[in-house]
Amino acid sequence: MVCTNKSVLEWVEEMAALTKPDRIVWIDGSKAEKDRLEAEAVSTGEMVRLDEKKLPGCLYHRTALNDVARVEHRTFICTSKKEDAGHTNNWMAPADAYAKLRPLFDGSMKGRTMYVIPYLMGPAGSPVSKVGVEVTDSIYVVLNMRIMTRMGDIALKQLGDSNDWVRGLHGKAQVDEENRYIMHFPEDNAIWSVNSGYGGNVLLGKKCFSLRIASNLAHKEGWLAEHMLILGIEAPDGSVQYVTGAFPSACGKTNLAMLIPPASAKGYKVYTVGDDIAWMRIGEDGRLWAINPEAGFFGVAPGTSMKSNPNALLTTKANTIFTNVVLTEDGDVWWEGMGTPPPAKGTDWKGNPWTPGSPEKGANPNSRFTAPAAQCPCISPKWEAPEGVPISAILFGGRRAKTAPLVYQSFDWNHGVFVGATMASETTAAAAGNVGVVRRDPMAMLPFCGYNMGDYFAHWVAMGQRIKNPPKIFNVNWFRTDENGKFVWPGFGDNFRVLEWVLDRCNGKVDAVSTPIGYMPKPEDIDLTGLDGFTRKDLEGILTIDRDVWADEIKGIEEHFAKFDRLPAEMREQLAALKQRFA
Ligand code: OXD
Ligand code: MN
Repeated sequence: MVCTNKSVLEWVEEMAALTKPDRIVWIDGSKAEKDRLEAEAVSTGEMVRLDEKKLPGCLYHRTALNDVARVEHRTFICTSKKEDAGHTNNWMAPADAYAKLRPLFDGSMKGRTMYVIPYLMGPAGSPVSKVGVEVTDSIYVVLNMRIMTRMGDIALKQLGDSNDWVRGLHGKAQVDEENRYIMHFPEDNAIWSVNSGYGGNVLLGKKCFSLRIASNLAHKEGWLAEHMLILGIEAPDGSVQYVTGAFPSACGKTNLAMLIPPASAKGYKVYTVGDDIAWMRIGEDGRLWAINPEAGFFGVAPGTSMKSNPNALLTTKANTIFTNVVLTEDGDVWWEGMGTPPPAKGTDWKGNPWTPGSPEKGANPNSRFTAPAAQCPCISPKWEAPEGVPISAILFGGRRAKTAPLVYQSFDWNHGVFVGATMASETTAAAAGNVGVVRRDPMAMLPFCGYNMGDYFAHWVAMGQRIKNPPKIFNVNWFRTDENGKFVWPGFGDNFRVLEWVLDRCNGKVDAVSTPIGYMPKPEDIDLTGLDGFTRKDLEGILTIDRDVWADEIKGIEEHFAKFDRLPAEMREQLAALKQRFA
């Protein structure tokens, strides 16, 4: 299909005049095109074809050593007014940002090909899906976008002659760390990303569009763009209820989205709709409906095993791109925590010879798989439903060793917004920087909210007033530790036991204990059948609230809130009420 959209044609011409590629290739999304690009990437060494028997259709790639994670300190929201970006974002005036990046892009594609990727976030034909166009000089980006989005003609068809699309310019340039920038221009519907080749910085449909730009659009248009998984729980009678959940990066979100219920939960099944992003709108029935805008999973490889997440591992058995893991001599891949013996010899993520005795890890802690969602054994039959799925519950959570109990329910919507707004967790390897430091990460959106976070909380409060049948909001914490620092709750598939209680609450089947922080389960209402070595007493231990710990927590929340210039009154009221309940 030849692009006839005038706004797209003009913009591509403008980008080409700036970057000066030798050739421009329009991506159509066809199989022939995929074969051609893969062959080219393999011939240049940019990608390695893996063993066709073990991993059919799979490719391997290494990023530059300096380029293995998102770079939050180099990610900017470029709005005319600084206050509109807010204190949680880096800000630059749009004119200054363009002036800074233009020289970096100028001529940067000389000797290279510029690929033009029209893509669709959301199911084809859905009124809530949105179109983007990314130009890039990276085949790796094209092949990843092919998995993560609906790409090519399908997107041009949905766009028609509309001017409503997100403009994404990506250039590897010299992969220079010192000049790496991920700039968002919400007022222009544009994203400019330069000097990186790492997924989170360069697959512009994902974090940049579907969260940072989309959260802006959602604020304006009255919906929610959230860093949330979406899962469906089918009961033995065949009815299905859907839950979304926000957890900071690499906190087990993909595992929860694909969990397998324990044997004791006979007749129950969990379906995955999405593992990272949810776009939610109010339906005609007054409920909140969610779609997954993505078409693939960009998951963290280390720790993914047949034990921790069989569905994810099985999803990656074909047509998958592996980045920064160990490459074995027989064209297979391996990573720490895969649950299989390491290869005797291989090549590590840096490209060096590696053996199990090597002092360094073979796979980068943030190494990834890019796999088609449709291949997931537990993909929901509704995952591409144009209208999305109706949401019964929203979960917030993070890693808290001592503070939050296993689960509690908010008293109401605004209290739920407060619970999300005060969420905290340890930092992980998904973002460059320190690992293991506790940070506040409201709704897991700290790195992804594309506007003033105070306005974002106010938007959540306003949405609550418009949703006639709102989901109930819960906080979960799988990471309470004992006196030896060991996790108490078994987690993984057993998290289903908590989901069961959550749905029981939504369906009015159980009552709960009212505590200063919210409604907590009566220990007997969490089904522990078949849980070896975990007793009712253990459960009671992680359903406690320590007053001293919470006194510190309240101080922490006060400090967190003090940084906001536009904190809605409702959040101050919630904090005051929390203090009151502890008094
Ligand atoms: C991710 C993240 O999903 O960092 O990659 O949140
Ligand atoms: Mn994420």
